[in-house]
Amino acid sequence: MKLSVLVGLALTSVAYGHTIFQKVSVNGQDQGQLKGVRAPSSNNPIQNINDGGMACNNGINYKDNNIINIPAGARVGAWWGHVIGGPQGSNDPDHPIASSHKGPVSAWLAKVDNAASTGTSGLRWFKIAEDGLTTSSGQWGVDRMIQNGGWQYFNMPQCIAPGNYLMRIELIALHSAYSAGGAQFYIGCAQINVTGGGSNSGSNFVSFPGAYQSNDPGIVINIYSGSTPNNGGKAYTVPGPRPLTCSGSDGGGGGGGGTTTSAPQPTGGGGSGAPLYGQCGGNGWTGPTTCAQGTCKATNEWYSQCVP
Ligand SMILES: [Cu+2]
Repeated sequence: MKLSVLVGLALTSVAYGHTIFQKVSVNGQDQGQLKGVRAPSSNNPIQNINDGGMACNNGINYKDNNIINIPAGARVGAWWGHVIGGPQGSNDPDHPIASSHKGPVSAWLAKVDNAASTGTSGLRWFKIAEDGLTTSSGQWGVDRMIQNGGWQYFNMPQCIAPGNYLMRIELIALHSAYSAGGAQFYIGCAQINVTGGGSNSGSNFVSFPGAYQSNDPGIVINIYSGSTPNNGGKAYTVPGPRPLTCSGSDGGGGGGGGTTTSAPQPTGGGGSGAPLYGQCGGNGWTGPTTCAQGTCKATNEWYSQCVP
């Protein structure tokens, strides 16, 4: 009885809990609303994995010519809001996204000649970060994004070669993913220029559309155990390849980019500890807890950062 009421409520609220990626931060600095991003005005998800919009979404109403500089190794934030601008009305419970929309978040790059003018078809994408399910707590990447006020955080790998890229930000909502076509893909792209860094222009390339299979166990999945959306306490594999990790010889280590899966290597020359703006703590963090430069300051329970 009670369960059917809950399920009914969940289903009716689904259509209104959507989200849009609409700005970027670099080492804690907000780059500005709709600056250097390609955003739609509609917050509707894509549900057909063969849709051309799987690259950078459809109906792009907001696009400028800004290209955001991101130093390799930087802490990057991608901000999600329920509608363009953020909340819809006051006390919007579905901002940045309805809490029912559990699932993974990820970040991808594709090398381009000019990030402001490039098209989005035919690009070779590689994943730089993903945040799926923490089985011990039942927390999803989406939950951490909501706790961070809409910010999805990840590291730009230290070894990424300088130059222009499109940066693809993806959130998959799995609340209705128990049947094929039920998963909701929220996607947006940013126009970036990576500075510094190494010589790695990616590996394990995929295309969008094309990267995902309709029967991928990370896409067709019942995440509920009873009414608890914890995947029954089982591990969850984020769709697509694993994120790029920097080898020890290529860029000096400094974070493979995975928020939950990869810990930075100690830097070769600078002693131990996380680099400036690197992560130095937070729930689930297994990397360094001291700073090679700066001091370790907690941003929230999930993330501490070395700051000057
Ligand atoms: Cu929704």
